[in-house]
Amino acid sequence: MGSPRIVLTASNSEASEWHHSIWQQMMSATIPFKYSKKLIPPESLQNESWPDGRAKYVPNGLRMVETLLLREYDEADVVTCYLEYLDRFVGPETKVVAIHAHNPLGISYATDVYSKLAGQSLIPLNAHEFIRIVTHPAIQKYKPKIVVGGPGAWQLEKANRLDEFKIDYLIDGEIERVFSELFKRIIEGDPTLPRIVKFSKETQPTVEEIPVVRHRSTFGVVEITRGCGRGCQFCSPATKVGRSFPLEHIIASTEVNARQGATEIMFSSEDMFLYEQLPNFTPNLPALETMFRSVKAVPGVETLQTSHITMAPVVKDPSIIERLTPLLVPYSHVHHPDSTDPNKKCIDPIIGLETGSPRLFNTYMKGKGYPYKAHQWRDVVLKGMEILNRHNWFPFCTFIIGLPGETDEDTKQSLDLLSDLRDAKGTFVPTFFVPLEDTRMAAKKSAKLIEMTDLQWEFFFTCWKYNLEFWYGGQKAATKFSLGVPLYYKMIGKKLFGRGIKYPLWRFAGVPDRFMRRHLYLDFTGRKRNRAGMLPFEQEIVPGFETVRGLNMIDASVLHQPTRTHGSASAVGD
Ligand code: B12
Ligand code: SF4
Repeated sequence: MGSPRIVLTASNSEASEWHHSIWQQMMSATIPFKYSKKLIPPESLQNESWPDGRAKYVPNGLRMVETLLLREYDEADVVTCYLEYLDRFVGPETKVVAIHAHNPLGISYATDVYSKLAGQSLIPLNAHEFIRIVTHPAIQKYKPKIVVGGPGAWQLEKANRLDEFKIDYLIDGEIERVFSELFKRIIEGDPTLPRIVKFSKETQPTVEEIPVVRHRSTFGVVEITRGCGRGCQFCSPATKVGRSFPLEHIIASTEVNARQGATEIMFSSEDMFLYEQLPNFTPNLPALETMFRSVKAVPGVETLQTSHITMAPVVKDPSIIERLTPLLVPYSHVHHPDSTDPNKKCIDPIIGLETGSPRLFNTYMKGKGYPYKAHQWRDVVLKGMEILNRHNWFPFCTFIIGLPGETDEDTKQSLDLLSDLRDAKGTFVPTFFVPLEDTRMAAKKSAKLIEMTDLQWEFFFTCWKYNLEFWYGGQKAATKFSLGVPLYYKMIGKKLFGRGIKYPLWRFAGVPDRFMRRHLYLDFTGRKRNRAGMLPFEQEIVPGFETVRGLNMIDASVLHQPTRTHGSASAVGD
């Protein structure tokens, strides 16, 4: 039997679903390859294959490509495998090797910046794994066309590495509608096809055009919505048409995953509360309840994992959290000692908090807080967090450092918010601004480590101090770093980033604040983290209140209501 015409693959770090850990995935985009063996268990990169060498699970986007190909080609012609089996499948008849890229160089939100903390020339594990694919001996020997696609494909263009990696085609955007024609041209080597093909809003498929995947995805990812509509300027899904998948589609995708061994389903969405939403971004609670119940009822499904949510709907109607909790928390695989659930379970949806500065919020992301206004964002976050925590939702919160035009005043406001969140149960991950392709900020400059201010360093390391305390307990965890941190500062940190990181690093390493209060903005002297959680947030946050007073209103044109579309993609993105 000859080699398959098309081989699909993804890097081991992006395909891994080791311990259902999204942490491990995110770490692989951040940790320098050089030290990765010490920090990431090597077995987490050993993904499982079927006896014939095909991959058991790969990222959902690649499964979609496979599904579209299987409409036109036979299973014998389309093989999805990991790096370990490339030499078994790539051969003389192979015309195309297609690679999925979620965050191939670690540039999304500058996740790779973390690897640079240990030296400017270090690359994250993800990049190393990606390079292993494109330089694989079988690919070099048989020279199939290399096609790269997926949400992070843009990074290879931005970093100008298409020639170095001998990438023939880079495909950026949703491809369901255009796929058939596109792949035909790739396989036939159509000389008129540009090397970089970008698909915009006009070619985004309706949900009817999106098939149910044929094989299992990493983490058992099942799409419930696509696109957002809140219009944040730095975000790529903001530019996508908002769509909800029909329940039958969701169940069918779940069944495929469960039949092929997935015991957990991860709901893929920019914001779970957009599923079948009602006007004005109002969550459709009955639809959400039915959907979660139906997915859990699919035979083989044991646990459920949330992806992204937004905070404003939580505050507007806290009963959503109350009612969804029994459908999600008992079925989570995540445990935490601070959970009040009888089995110490909790869920960790991802929430972009981004900033504590109302000015930056108003400039770049005012739709995120709708129906609340930018100056209410701090209160929305605190009240939302208190509600979530009370129901054992311990979110994974991201912040963006270095948004264009960020001043010391803005950073202080972010630090104030962080200080208010001292007792919150959750994870706080600072990321660095990167202008993503196809966003309204594409032409802006990235944040740079060497330009970080002392206050930004304080923000960065205070987040990580919180995380250490939350996940590993207070002083015990800090002691782990008490020797390493001064060494790091002396040998690497000071040389690379100057003295500004010194006191923030000391705080991270557990040095009491009373020795550093003159050097840092926040002062935690005598303020231990209260493991019981945040105090109830008393203030009522009334949508529209400011309108009455004629204060800063949201410009409705920044919002693009994604309607429920069982078919017609009538909603608009940006
Ligand atoms: C599930 C998910 C995760 C999961 C699982 C990832 C995995 N490995 O499977 C977790 C939580 C681990 C994760 C982590 C991260 N993620 Co993520 N993730 C998602 C999410 C919610 C769904 C992905 C999905 O399945 N989509 C549905 C599929 C069908 O879409 P797709 O993958 O884009 O595929 C389509 C096309 O891209 C194309 N395509 C895909 N592959 C290929 C391959 C070829 C050859 C071709 C031709 C085409 C093609 O065809 C598909 C059909 O149109 C998306 C948001 C979203 N709605 O897409 C964010 C998203 C992709 N993630 C994002 C980011 C930034 C990250 C992190 C960097 C976050 C962080 N700060 O650490 C990490 C990186 C992880 C890593 N290993 O490096 C961003 C990417 C932004 C960007 N444009 O670069 C998104 C868009 C979220 C957001 N709102 O910003 N993620
Ligand atoms: S709320 Fe903003 S950041 Fe989040 S997906 Fe929507 S547009 Fe993007």
